[in-house]
Amino acid sequence: MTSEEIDRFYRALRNTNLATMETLMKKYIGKRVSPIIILNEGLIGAMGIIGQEFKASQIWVPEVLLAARNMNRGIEILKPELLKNKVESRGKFVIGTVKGDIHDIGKNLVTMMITGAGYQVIDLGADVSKERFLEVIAQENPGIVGLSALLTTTMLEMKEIIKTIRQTFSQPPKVIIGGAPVTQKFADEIGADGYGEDAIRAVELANRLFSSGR
Ligand code: B1M
Repeated sequence: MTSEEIDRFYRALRNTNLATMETLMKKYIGKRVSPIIILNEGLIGAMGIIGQEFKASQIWVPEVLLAARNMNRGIEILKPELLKNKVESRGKFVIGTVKGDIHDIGKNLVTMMITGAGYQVIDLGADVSKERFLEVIAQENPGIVGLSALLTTTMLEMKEIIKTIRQTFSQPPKVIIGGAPVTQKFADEIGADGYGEDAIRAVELANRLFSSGR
């Protein structure tokens, strides 16, 4: 997408009128632009600008909340396009944003793409405690657990969750992690089974881990 096009998405994220985002999404879907391009370059690209402005104190939490609301609406409209090639049941996948962290847009995208790839996803939401992960793993016996974190403070919680899962279960699920501050290096350091840079790579990773067995 050109910078003018990304700017259109940016303006839709900043607009208090939800209809601006709805119209823009329908226009791009109607033009048959790839839903992955609309997502990665349009929506996520524009949200990146919001993040930079927030960091530079040019905008504040209310504007970021507005952008999050508009982004969620955009994703909702895009969802049927992203899920067009849905395949059926591959295994169970438990996901959540870790404790202390309420960022859930990226986690919701991963949930959507993993669902679309045919997994039965159990989404625990955001601000999920270690105990809650353990409880659901015991109940559901998933093949993979996905942890999301957007804060440099909360990403440290991932290490503790992975350690406790491995101490608690004799056949532990694979654990994959992701989120803006997370890197492959960090994933290696804390012993995660994988790192997904974005939602698409999270699906590729899940497929690889499932086919390699538990
Ligand atoms: Co906050 N926030 N925020 N925020 N926020 C960031 C993360 C920040 C980088 C902004 C900045 O300063 N530039 C900064 C963190 C700094 C740091 O830790 N180093 C920050 C801060 C500081 C805060 C607060 C502390 C602000 C305050 O209160 N003073 C506060 C914390 C609240 C808390 O959680 N306890 C806060 C609050 C909020 C809002 C509530 C206003 C809102 C969240 C709304 C919501 O999620 N429902 C918000 C938002 C929207 C952002 C930014 C602007 C955008 C995040 C986002 O949704 N991106 C963000 C800046 C940024 O990231 N550039 C920022 C779009 C989304 C699609 O990307 O989540 O990265 P992302 O997900 C990607 C990949 O990371 C990956 O796939 C996704 C799709 O490609 N991925 C996975 C994610 N999870 C994965 C899991 C996987 C695999 C891949 O496997 C399991």
